Amino acid sequence: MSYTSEVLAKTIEKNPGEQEFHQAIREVLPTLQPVFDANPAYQRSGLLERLVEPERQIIFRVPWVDDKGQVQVNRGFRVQFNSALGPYKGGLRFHPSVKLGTIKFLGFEQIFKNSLTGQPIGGGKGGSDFDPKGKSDREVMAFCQSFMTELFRHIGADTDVPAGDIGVGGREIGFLYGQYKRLTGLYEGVLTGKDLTYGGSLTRTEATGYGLVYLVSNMLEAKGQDLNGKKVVISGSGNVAIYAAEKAAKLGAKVLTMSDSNGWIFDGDGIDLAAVKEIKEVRRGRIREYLNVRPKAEYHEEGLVWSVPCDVALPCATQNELRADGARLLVQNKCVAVGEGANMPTDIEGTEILQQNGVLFAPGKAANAGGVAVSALEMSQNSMRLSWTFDEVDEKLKGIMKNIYTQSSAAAERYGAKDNLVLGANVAGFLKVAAAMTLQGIV
Ligand code: NDP
Ligand code: 2IT
Repeated sequence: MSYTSEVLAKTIEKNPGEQEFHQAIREVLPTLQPVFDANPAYQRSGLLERLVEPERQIIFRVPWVDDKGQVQVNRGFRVQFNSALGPYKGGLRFHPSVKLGTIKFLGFEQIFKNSLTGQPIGGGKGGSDFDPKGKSDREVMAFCQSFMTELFRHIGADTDVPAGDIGVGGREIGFLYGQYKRLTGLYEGVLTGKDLTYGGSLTRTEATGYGLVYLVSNMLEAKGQDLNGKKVVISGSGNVAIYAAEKAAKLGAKVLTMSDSNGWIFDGDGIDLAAVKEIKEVRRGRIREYLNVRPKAEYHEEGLVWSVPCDVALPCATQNELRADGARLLVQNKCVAVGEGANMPTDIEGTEILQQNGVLFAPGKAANAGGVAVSALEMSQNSMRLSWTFDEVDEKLKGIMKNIYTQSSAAAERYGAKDNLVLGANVAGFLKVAAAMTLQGIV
């Protein structure tokens, strides 16, 4: 049995019930075997055993009072996975589906993603099974304050810097920041994704979606293509989906679909993004309300956005939203490229079907790294107590995405898997972490 298979089997056995974490390590570990074959010392130093075991996992009670005066209790998590490259860095997810295995999968992915950005950030992730949907602003504030009342003792600008993810946007970051400042007296860059009035960075809101489109453009360019005139299918209608749609349209593509957890819209004239922003960012409404603005568009609660013929597909909602059935539809309809805006949106079978049929495939850890990359730039600006312009940050983001593409495709080629960016991103992300862990001794 190979070293990676052995560690994979042991890790799954040791962490029962954590399906999403199992899936993440099943996808990554086998692709690293060629690196261990070339560096036997890594096995002696138990590098992989250390990598799959978080440095620290914090689980805590989050009690808060709802608008009816009833006490509610949620579970809070922060998994500080790996600090070889810098302070733990990664978002917080508030969604009823959040379990330890969810946060571990996201934290594990984050180690490699953060390494790929070239920025000095380690990997971590946190969150709660709290559902912000349908809650009043006061309820969200009460929850965030209680969440931070435990979390604050574990984080700091130089130790662990959380940010947003599903269900955590500017509003939640503001409430969390206010409570951190009140508890510690520190005005420091302990969270990213802050509003511009108190230390946020220009371009952070747009960064994940824009970065995704930059990376997909790099991938298409290498094959002599671009996004101009392409039909693009997007899932989700949150932060990542909206700014992916905005940049794709700016580069001449036509975005045909968006979705939320209730259903999806199809607009053959191209999605009216101002309408989506008004529904989702301003009113926190449902995507079906799009038909009030564009009555000729379609709304579906059944079926998949992947059934709409397209050139490029960008899954930007959540994990495992693109499986074998969706992948087969994309292949049948001659889709050219898939870029993962979400974390692990394509399952292992779906990914294999796409790759085996020659669809260019950009995995999340490369494709959606723009968000955390600009988070790291926000940390730099906070430390220097200055702020860069939108264009300055956007230019840095473009450079980082280009570098991620170049590193990942070069690693794929070097390890005999040309064009396999799944392997390339895993290997390129891993090499730097492995080198840093080795130099820092057995810790
Ligand atoms: P948001 O909360 O802003 O939006 C999430 C979107 O996905 C919403 O449209 C939501 O619909 C939909 N969605 C969430 N859960 C489900 C589900 N279980 N089934 C179907 N639809 C669902 O989150 P983000 O846009 O920030 O995050 C989207 C993805 O991108 C996540 O995988 C996240 O980890 C990843 N990501 C985010 C980054 C960031 O900077 N924000 C950076 C890198 C990756 P509804 O409103 O109905 O819940
Ligand atoms: O998955 C991700 O990379 C994020 N949710 C962003 C993390 C961050 O720290 O900006």
